[in-house]
Amino acid sequence: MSDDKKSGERRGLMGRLRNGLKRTRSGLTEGLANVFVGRKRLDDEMLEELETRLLSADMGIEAAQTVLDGLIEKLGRSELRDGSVVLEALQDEIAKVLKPVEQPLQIDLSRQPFVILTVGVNGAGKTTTIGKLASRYQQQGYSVMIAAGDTFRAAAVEQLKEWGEQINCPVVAQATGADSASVVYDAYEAARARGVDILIADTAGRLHTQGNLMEELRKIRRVLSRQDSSSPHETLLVLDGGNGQNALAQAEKFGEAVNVSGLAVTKLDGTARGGVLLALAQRLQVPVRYVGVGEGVDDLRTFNAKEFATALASE
Ligand SMILES: Nc1nc2c(ncn2[C@@H]2O[C@H](COP(=O)(O)OP(=O)(O)O)[C@@H](O)[C@H]2O)c(=O)[nH]1
Ligand SMILES: [Mg+2]
Repeated sequence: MSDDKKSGERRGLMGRLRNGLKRTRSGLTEGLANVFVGRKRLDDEMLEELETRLLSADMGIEAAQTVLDGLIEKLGRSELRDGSVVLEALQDEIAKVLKPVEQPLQIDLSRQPFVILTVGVNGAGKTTTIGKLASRYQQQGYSVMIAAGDTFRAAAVEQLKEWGEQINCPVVAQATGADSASVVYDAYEAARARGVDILIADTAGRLHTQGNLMEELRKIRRVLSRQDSSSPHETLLVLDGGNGQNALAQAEKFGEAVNVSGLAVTKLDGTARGGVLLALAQRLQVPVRYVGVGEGVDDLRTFNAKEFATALASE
């Protein structure tokens, strides 16, 4: 690919992220420049205005405080020429909070297959994220297989099969009500036999009780680890970014039950609460692998702290 085409594509993808984060961004920065007009330094009133905005983006008190402290340290004594100085500093401070969780998922090809187990509550975006991920890995040249481990709802298997057809990716499924761990086991065997690089397993987001759900997820992990003690190689928790601070509570629950190794935060396009990533970063310190900014196959981004911060806090 030519460099021109590459940078054009990059701009397109950045645009998608920027566009996706529109609602959070406008809450954070709309009219912010006016607040700074005629002031020479960061004063209490400005800090209060900023704090309100950070909290309405659902950053949570701790992360908002960290960002404000950073701003005070950076700008406190210097003279403010204009609002853009503040915006740039805000980007830097947001990126600083997010940087530790910028740890992209590395596919280890010595594991065959490399297994990604997705978990998360109903409606979080698991199935959609699996479709997007499978397509992305295929484009990168990996062979991919999907296991329809959400056997609780009839529609779940259908939805996954539709994705499989759309992106031309094999889906291993059984009837509704089948044992989820046995579906994943079958898929594992098939992937191994066919030399598939990556197996992505879907799971239920709700069973009769939460205890049942967590037990089922643990069982799937046990079955996988009997095949390859390092499997699953990634347990990806999918969280709906629109849930704001509730996403934190979900992450804590799943984290206690299964060993979550990475996060995908979805639906950032439909919410003004995109700041929740900072709360997640600061509280949980679990790597954020991907962010979802739409329903389409290309609306998934590898998480990058600086890029995210820039898309979040700019004009
Ligand atoms: N706008 C938007 N919608 C999404 C995104 N990810 C998933 N969805 C939608 O959210 C709904 C639930 O997603 P689904 O993948 O079925 O969730 P699951 O129950 O966790 O498997 C579907 O209508 C998806 O199209 C996203 O990043 N942005
Ligand atoms: Mg699903």
